[in-house]
Amino acid sequence: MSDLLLQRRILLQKARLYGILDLGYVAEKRLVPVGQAMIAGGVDIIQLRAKGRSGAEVLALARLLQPIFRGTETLFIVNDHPDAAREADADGVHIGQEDGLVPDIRKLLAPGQLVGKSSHSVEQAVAAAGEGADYIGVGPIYATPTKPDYVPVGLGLIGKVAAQVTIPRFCIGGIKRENLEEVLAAGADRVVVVSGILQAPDVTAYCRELKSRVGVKGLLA
Ligand code: TZP
Ligand code: MG
Repeated sequence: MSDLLLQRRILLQKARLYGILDLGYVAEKRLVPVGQAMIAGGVDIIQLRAKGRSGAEVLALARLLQPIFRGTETLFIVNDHPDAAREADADGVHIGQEDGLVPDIRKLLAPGQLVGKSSHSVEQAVAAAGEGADYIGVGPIYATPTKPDYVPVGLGLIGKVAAQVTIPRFCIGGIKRENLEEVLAAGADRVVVVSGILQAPDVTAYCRELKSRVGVKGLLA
């Protein structure tokens, strides 16, 4: 394993709070300051999600963001665009069920870059791990306007996936400060929060609070 991959996998193992810079919530010109506020709040992984943008546009945005991660322990992931992740020197890419198999995506990346994959069932979670994903998303736990076409999987899936998949599992979908406790009680030890963070009046303070709560759970896991 390369040093870079090892270093990224170590950060991934430690990661508890995953935030997404989703252009549905953040204006392009706010990406850098909001990303910096999330890093200051202790977010362990930040994904750039720019649905509907071209590969060239995503690459330009990823290049704009990449420098804010230098010298930090926050991983930078690009959604949907392995080429942009490679060209912008991100830490990895995140793909959905419709985006193909992990080994095929890995061929498009530089050595040492991470691949995460979304899952919406135990079968998909087991398959993603079998393909060699570095981590999986599990959700949407609750219905969410951020991903409106998906049927929520419910809290029950969290334990079922944990019983079968050992790679890092990040629960996602409708998770906010208000329901974090019930998600953790259902067995989650890592969460993704999108609109909760991006609509918070004080992004850094909101992230710090989430991080302290999910971080304690992680220590006990
Ligand atoms: N995948 C499953 S749910 C979701 C994604 C990208 C969106 C989660 O956003 P929010 O605003 O935290 O519900
Ligand atoms: Mg996708």
